[in-house]
Amino acid sequence: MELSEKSRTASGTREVQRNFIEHLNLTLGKDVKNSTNWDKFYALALLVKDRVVERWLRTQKKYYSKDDIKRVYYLSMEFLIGRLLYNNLLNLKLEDEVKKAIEEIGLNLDDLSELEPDAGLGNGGLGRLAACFLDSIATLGYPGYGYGIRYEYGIFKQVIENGFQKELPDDWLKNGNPWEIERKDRTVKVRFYGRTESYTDDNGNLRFRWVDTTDVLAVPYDTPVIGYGNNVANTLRLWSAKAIHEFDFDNFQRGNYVKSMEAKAIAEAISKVLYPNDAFYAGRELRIKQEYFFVSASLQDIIRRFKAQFGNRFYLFPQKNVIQLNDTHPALAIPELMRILLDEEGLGWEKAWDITTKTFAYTNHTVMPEALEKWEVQLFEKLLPRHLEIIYEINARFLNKVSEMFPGDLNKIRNVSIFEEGNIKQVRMANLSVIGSYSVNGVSRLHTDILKEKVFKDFYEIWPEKFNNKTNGITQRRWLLQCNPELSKLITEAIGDSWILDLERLKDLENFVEDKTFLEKFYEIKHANKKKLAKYVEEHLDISLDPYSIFDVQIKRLHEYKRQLLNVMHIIYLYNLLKENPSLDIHPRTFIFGAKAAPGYKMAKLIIKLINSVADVVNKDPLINKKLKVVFIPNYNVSLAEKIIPAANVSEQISTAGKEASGTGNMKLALNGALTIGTLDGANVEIKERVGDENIFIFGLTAEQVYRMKESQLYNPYDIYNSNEQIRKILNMINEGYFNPENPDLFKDIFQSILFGINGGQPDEYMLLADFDSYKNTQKKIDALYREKYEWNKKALLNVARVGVFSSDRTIKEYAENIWKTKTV
Ligand code: DL6
Repeated sequence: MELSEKSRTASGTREVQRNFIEHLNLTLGKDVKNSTNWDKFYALALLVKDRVVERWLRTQKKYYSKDDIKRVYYLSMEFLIGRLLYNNLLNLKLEDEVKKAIEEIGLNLDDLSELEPDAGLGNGGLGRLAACFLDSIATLGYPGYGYGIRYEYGIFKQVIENGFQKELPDDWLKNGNPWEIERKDRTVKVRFYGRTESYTDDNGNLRFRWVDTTDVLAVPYDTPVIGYGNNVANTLRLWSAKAIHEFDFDNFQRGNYVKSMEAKAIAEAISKVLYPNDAFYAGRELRIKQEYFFVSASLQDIIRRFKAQFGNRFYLFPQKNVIQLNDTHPALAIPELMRILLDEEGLGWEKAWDITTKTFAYTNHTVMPEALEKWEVQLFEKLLPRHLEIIYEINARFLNKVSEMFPGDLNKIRNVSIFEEGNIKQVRMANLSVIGSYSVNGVSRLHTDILKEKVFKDFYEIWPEKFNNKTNGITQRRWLLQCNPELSKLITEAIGDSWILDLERLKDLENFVEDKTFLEKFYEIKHANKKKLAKYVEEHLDISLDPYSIFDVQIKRLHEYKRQLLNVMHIIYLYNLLKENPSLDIHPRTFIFGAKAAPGYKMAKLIIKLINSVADVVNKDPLINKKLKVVFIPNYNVSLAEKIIPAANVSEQISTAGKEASGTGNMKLALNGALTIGTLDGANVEIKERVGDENIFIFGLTAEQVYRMKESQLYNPYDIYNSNEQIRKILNMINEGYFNPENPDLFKDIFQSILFGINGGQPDEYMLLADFDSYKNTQKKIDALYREKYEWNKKALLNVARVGVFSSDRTIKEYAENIWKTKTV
């Protein structure tokens, strides 16, 4: 039986109202009078979900009815989804209808939407990219599935106490999650530990099996991912860990109640919490357990789905499936697929390897050495003994081929081996990923070049054809249509709404760059967005902002390579200028920061404290605070980004060249009419090409220059400190406690790390002093240009008009056409 017209998914104001009341009454057991705002949000989300699920069932049925489709599986430890209410309403094109319906019964959509917790199942760029990709895959109509972990606690909640970051748990599920559907029937078992043994099968072949394992259940929760206006709904399947037994019965019967529950707690810890490290890998046993847990569950699911359609015809597997590895975190999928094909499906090595290497594709997201995953062989041996054997075999066969290709080149062998020898022998997940995949891609042109020329140079010589670039993108549905409704309206009135599905159509806005009325409206919208953000800051932080000041924004994870410290040094520089000459003519500026630091990353946390200390001094000084304000907005997350980005005038993209793989905030900010000040790093390079040199502020060393200076060991920050008075003054102020007189030694480590290096690091590892003058001079140009309102707005509009290529729709089409070889259904 099909859902009827009168079902809970019919359209029309009355129907929506009826469904809302039905959910409030019948699903939640509340009447309108005694329901809380949360109940109302929940009922609203459920009525939207009804409409999502209807499309989901239809889409999935269609996929199952077809034999000639190739499914895309996106395996990612992180999906930084954010809120879904508005997103789903927009993609269903139901926003107006639902808004009207609930307004008639006295409710406000914005207010209810603010109650939704962010689904913060990711750290930053990598996780948000995965979320944008899901949106584009569904919107373009590709048969795609996201697989990940349903963390009970997402990225920690950041609070600032006395200027310091404190982390609180993010219990986003505590009141329930209206969007997910538990699929107990698809629960699978995941195994750990144990040992391997060999045996001879019925055909006399030597085989291996993994026995005496400790097992955990993986329970899937599905969140439908709805495409924009096309009735497609794909699946994001997140796994939750569940113990096989509630109690250990022996202990329970002996009265050891606590002990009897230990195993359960250990098992369920696997999906408890997201590791909060961005671009840093800590080597913890629980983390590798998480990785294997979701990879194994996902592969079992993928194979079950394949077998339901194609039985044991595994030679068809790569034609029907592609598995994209979002960084190396899911790389265990490679030996796991091998294990399943060899040990469970009885295939021979050659066949299994052929299938495996035609199925996987790997995306690299970082060149930072500390972010490259390596696992101790000993840990592997204990946790995944069969996988270690398989990896040894993969490596041995591969190295044989390399020796044939490059006889006697021991250096090459050492570099490409999956194993890193040394005191502690380790498994290099990046090498495993490259060897086991048919495609390896970077996420911006510069980044891909660095992969080919440096990080994976030896692999590139072996397999040049494997390497390709897929410059990142962002979904305009969330990062313009949803977060900036007024600008979206203006654009649509001017050029029509085709940009929602084809962002390059924004080019038509170029016709308006000379149109003063249009530019005035464009300016007014930015101004209104700034006022809105100022209101938020006033309400939450009790800091008043001048919406006529330049809103200069740096929002991203806190990491030394992203150089928030360079931004702070410039603020101190301006502060010093104003102290010397309070009537100095600078345009008022508000520096806005949003950044979480990994809880164990001391220097990053110290920089947060420094930002807040500088903010205190600057904001309280009546001689300064009319011209400068500094705000650190706590708990930067997707929802805050949606508020900050539409209000930005300046986008800070100032990483040390060669370090930021791509960046995606740079794209979001430019799309919303902010001008970029940035280095030639990551996707900034391509943004510059698109918007034109005159519409972006580029400064600093190039990646090549950074590289050469490091190689030649010619860089000496101490010389700069000695010769540059302004820099010396800034660093001395930091060092001597100017911004923190009650504890003057607090920031000494920052000074030390720049001039001398700390904890074994190089002095000024991220070349702040090398780039400072160039940065400061470029900032001065921004100051000058902003005063020319017309010129500024023209450039800002040209940015909007020219960044259409950075839509994740374009990125996904490139993946689909060049890597996945899949078609829309
Ligand atoms: O590709 C998405 C995003 C890039 O835009 C950032 O430049 C990059 O830093 C980030 N990488 C990570 C690193 N995690 N690991 N591994 O988040 O990816």
